[in-house]
Amino acid sequence: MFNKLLKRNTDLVLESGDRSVLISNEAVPAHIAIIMDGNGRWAKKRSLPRVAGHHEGMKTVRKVTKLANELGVSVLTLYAFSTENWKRPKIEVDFLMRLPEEFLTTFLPELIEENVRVEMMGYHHNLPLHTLRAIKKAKEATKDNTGLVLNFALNYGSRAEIVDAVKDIAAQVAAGTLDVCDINEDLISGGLMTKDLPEPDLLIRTSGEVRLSNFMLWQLAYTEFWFTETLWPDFNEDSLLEAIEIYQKRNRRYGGLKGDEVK
Ligand code: V07
Repeated sequence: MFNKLLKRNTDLVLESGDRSVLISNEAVPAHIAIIMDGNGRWAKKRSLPRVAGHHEGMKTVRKVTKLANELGVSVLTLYAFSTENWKRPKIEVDFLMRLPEEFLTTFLPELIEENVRVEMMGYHHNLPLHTLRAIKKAKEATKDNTGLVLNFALNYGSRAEIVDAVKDIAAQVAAGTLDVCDINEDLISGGLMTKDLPEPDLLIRTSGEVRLSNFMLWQLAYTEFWFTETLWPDFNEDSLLEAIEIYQKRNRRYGGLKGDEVK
């Protein structure tokens, strides 16, 4: 019977057992966004350098990607590097900028095998060529995949993104190709880096920080938030299942209401 329920979202039989099965039988969030925080603290607790925490955090990215894909999540957006992160010590920034290559060298074959599509949102300027090349290769190799969209936010900042969208609209008005009366929410949404993605249904932030830190400010207007004390390197399959279960419980509470009333 469980296998039958599972068919609704995936035709894989999940090893994580009943919990995943029950989750799959309800609305799984189509888009999950995660602020992956606590890598430095994880390392400090073990008297390791901060970069050891970042490196360990990559393993969590892999675990969470695999499970999200199996559960039938459509988009997983991961905040890997913000426009503010350039203020960190150069040695740490240089290390971080090697992680996309290392991640993709190790896991690209697996992502291809699992039908995952790699995407990136963020500013290309300032990013080293070696980082951009690795990402370009992964995007090309997975562009026809139809499973989970694994969207890395890299050199991303939400206010800058909104400013750019507004500038573009202002330029159209100045050129006389757009009437001020025709400026609406859809026009702004269409000018953001997420224009081809659904808005996140669930935002997760790890490590006990309860802030948005300039992440998807416009897109998170109606998103459910879940914060956990767990540090990102300690976050695992059970943590993701817990977040989704809580999301589903909240959704169930709104069961009798129409979408508009929830908003
Ligand atoms: C980074 C590991 C995860 C915890 C958060 C900070 C450190 C994966 C990537 C990545 C990015 C783009 C891409 C493929 C992989 C990554 C950075 C940091 C900068 F196409 N993890 N990870 N990028 N961390």
